[in-house]
Amino acid sequence: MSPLFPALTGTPAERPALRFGDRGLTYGELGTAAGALAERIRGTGRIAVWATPALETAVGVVAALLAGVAAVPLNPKSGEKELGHILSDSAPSLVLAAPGDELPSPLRDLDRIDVDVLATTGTVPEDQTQDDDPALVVYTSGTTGPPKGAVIPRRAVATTLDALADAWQWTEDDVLVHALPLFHVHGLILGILGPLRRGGSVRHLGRFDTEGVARELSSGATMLFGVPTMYHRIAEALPTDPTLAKALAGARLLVSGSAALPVHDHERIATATGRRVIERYGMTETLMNTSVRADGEPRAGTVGVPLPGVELRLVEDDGTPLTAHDGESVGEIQVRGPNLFTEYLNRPDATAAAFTPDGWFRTGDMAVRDADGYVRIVGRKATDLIKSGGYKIGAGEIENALLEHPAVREAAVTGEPDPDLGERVVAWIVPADPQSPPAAEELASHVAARLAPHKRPRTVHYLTSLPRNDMGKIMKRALRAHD
Ligand code: MCA
Ligand code: AMP
Repeated sequence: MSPLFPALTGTPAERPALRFGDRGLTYGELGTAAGALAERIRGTGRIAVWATPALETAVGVVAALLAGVAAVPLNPKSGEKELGHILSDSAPSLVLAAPGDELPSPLRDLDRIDVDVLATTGTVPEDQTQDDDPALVVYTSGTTGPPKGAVIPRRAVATTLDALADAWQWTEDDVLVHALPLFHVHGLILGILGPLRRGGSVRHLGRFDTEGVARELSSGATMLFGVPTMYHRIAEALPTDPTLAKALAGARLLVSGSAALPVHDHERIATATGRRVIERYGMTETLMNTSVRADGEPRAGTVGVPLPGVELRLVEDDGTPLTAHDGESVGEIQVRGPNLFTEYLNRPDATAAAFTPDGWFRTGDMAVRDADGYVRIVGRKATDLIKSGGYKIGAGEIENALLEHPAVREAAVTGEPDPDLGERVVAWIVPADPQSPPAAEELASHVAARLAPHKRPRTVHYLTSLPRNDMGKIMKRALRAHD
């Protein structure tokens, strides 16, 4: 196919491409470093990338894409169980990491290449890939069981980024700032590969804080990407931070995604800055589906209209498509288009279940459509999926982890509303010994160490039994009555 990053050869070499803190690379330097690494890894199987928020991750992923090798970005805070699962499922041939990064035990058995961002000998290879070749395998939680690896083809990356360029008038003149993790679609594909495909640049903050956002937007950055938790923290800071308000007011585009941005935060930001945040809606499996357009009406509470090339419909429970765009009829969002993933790795059952016979992907998100086509997400089919800080977390995987703790006899996990995180992971447990229940911090650390810190329960409730129906199934709605 045509190259994913034409700017690596077609842009003046001295133009800035990437910046992480005080380290950065121009297009010329990126082409050389990624080209050198691509030469070393060409022809290997899938490769894992230790996806710290650092220059090496960006160079490693670009190199994999140049070499036509699928990259599997790993959350560097993954616990042993999660990491073990991802490694055995994706079977990478080697791992890319930054020099000096210490890798946990399951990764030490793999061949390792340290990413040299200052390599001076490489050249950008000619693209010999096909549209359907896998670009990335990104792990995403389901309601039960361990995370599934969504295989994302090169075509999906190219088309989604070009559709966003159209919707957002995103050009090589844009300078993006963000602090998103680099092991998910939002931070990696949109936040790193997006600017590189355009020939523009990105400045990554390493970790999110409002000072960093204000600093970068006041010194040349034009766009901000974030999850709602980040915009919530911005909204909280604005009344006492005129520098931040001025910086946001000067931005070309403020984009939120990965979860719903509450209307209250939309309004607070608009009041303090005169700028409206626009929302886009996507999923690991589909990349981006809809967005409020830069030239459209930025209506709070909606995720805008389908992106070019994306077919979107709402269907009733029995699969009948809804024809009314009345802002009231609720249906499941189904999508079709070149933006879709190919399959869940090693999971033909899950892949088959995710699609209708005629190729529509079932998102599980419930929505209405306004008369002018704007989509409003109103909920989710599965109550066992939790969105916390923009991370998708399956209740089942946390329940399993909790049940592996010797002091837990029964466990249920729910997502409860949280002003900062959107939803908070809440555990409801029946201790093995009611006289000495495990401490909440102990259970949080247990889950953080096995899965990932963002999956840890933030609140733990102790019960003598879990409410169950006649079939023995836990009635999660009844749990809240115990709160
Ligand atoms: C706390 N920590 C712990 C424990 N407690 N570590 C181990 N054991 C414990 N018991 C540590 C954490 O590791 C972390 O370390 C620090 O404490 C704070 O963690 P946490 O409380 O989880 O962070 P936060 O401040 O609440 O984070 C908020 C956040 C984050 C920055 C907004 O949630 C975030 O980055 N979200 C982005 C999610 C995202 O990108 N989603 C995209 C997927 P340390 O201090 O070292 O960090 S969705 C997607 O891709 C689709 C396609 C889409 O539509 O976008
Ligand atoms: P993930 O599977 O982690 O990629 O998360 C995808 C899910 O995030 C979607 O299925 C939606 O439920 C949710 N999501 C993403 N963007 C938005 C948005 N702008 N508004 C509401 N929900 C969103």
